[in-house]
Order: sequence, then structure tokens, then C-alpha cells
Amino acid sequence: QPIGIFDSGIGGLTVASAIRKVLPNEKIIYFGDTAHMPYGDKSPEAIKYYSLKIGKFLQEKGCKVIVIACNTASSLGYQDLKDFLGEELPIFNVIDPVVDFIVNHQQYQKVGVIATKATIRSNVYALKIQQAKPAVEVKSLATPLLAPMIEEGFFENNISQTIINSYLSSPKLKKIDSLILACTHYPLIKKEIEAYYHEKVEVLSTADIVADDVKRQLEALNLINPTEELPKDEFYVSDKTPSFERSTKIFFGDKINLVQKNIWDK
Ligand code: DGN
Repeated sequence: QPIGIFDSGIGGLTVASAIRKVLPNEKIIYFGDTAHMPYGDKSPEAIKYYSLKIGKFLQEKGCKVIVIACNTASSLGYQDLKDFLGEELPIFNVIDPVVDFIVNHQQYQKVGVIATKATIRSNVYALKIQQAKPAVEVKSLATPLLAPMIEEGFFENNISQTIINSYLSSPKLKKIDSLILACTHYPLIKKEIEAYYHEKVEVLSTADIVADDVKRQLEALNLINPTEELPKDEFYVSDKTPSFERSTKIFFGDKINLVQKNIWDK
């Protein structure tokens, strides 16, 4: 049975790629809601509705677990999707493993978070971290230009470094010891963010933390694929364009053939 992964678009392929690395024998079914992206500016109601529809699609595809790769959908759609699909199908989001990572490491006391407007507005990281460990300070900043910038191929150049520097110099992120990259796209600019901080701030890539956690959870649930055959992944999008297909290489490493799928009219 496959692992279902979904995102507002193709950025979630960073999470799929990290999962592929740690679980090479698991089949992945990916759904990118390119027709409705970006989720970062949508209302909570819309994001919940899309998440339920996609979750149902992945359930019908026979997925054994679902990973919400999108931070925005994890912030706003996770609980509703869990309630909707019931206990039998484990649902993972990209926030809880990162919160656990922070609270289980003593060295993180002043944590920064950068993400889309909707994720920052939901305040989910601050709420969850402080509920688990009130002494940890959380400083959040919406960085809405970064996802479209990366999608357009602007990273590791002067323009991206200037925009990144301008965001990171915000007083809202003063004196942090760690920074959570709380958006699917940000692993691609991790090096530039590290360059800004000269290694004085630990930059945490959520995709890697989440992939390790998914592996641990599958092992705990006894859901690891016992065979060693190479799986044939499936990649669906709600709107297919040549530009989305080209961008798959940026986010997944290899160019992927996308299949357009309408899941809304049922
Ligand atoms: N996938 C979204 C996220 O991780 O929040 C980013 C893309 C977007 O919808 N703006």
C-alpha cells in the first residue's frame, strides 16, 4: 500500500523527496492542488475543504497513511481531515514532528518561524511549542515573497539573497537561536539563510525532520513495505501546465510526469 502525500502545489515534492530518501521501498502517491495554489493567501474554510477532498482521494487510492506536506494545510486542515477520515487511516502533518524536535532539544530557547501568511496567522507553531514547553520563546514572521520567488527559479542568486536578508533582518526575528523553515519551498534556500546567519542560528529544515518521523511512525505501526521491489510512484495535480512540470525538477530532483486529475465534482 502506498504513502499518500499532498500539498497545495508542487513544493511538497521537497517532503516527498525527503521521504523517498529514507524509505526507498515505499510507493508514493502525490497530489498537488495546483488549481488552488497558493494556499498561503486562502481562507481557513477553503483550505479545510480542499484538504478533505484530497484526503478522500488518497484514501480511495488505498493509501496506508497520509502526509500533509503543506504547512498551510497542516496548520488549518489537519484536525478536520483527521476527524473526517477516522482513526483507521493515520494522518501526519509537518508541524508536530518539528514541535517535538524543538521541545526535545534543550538548546532551542528562542525559536524563529518563517512561513506563508496563513501559517503565521494561524500561530500554530507558537501555540504548540508553548503548550509543550512554556519557557521557549517563539518569534514568527510571514515571508510571502519567498515561495513564488523560489517557484520562479530565483534562489542561490543575488536577488534571492537580497530578499532573504531583508526579511531576516526584521526586528521580529531578533536574537533567535534557531529558525524553522515552515514552508515546503524553503529547503531550497536553506544555504542562503545559513549564509545570512554565519552558522550562529540553527536552520531547521522541516522536510528532513518530517521524513525521519514518518519512517519512525511507519515502523512503530508495522506498516513498512516488506518487499524490496522498486516502487512506481504516481504524481497527480489538479491543474497541469508545462511550467509546473518543469518545476518538479527543482523540488524533487528529477523531472516528473504529472497526471491531471479532477477530484472536485464528486
Ligand atoms: N505549500 C505551502 C506551504 O508549505 O505553506 C506553500 C505554497 C503556498 O501555498 N504559498
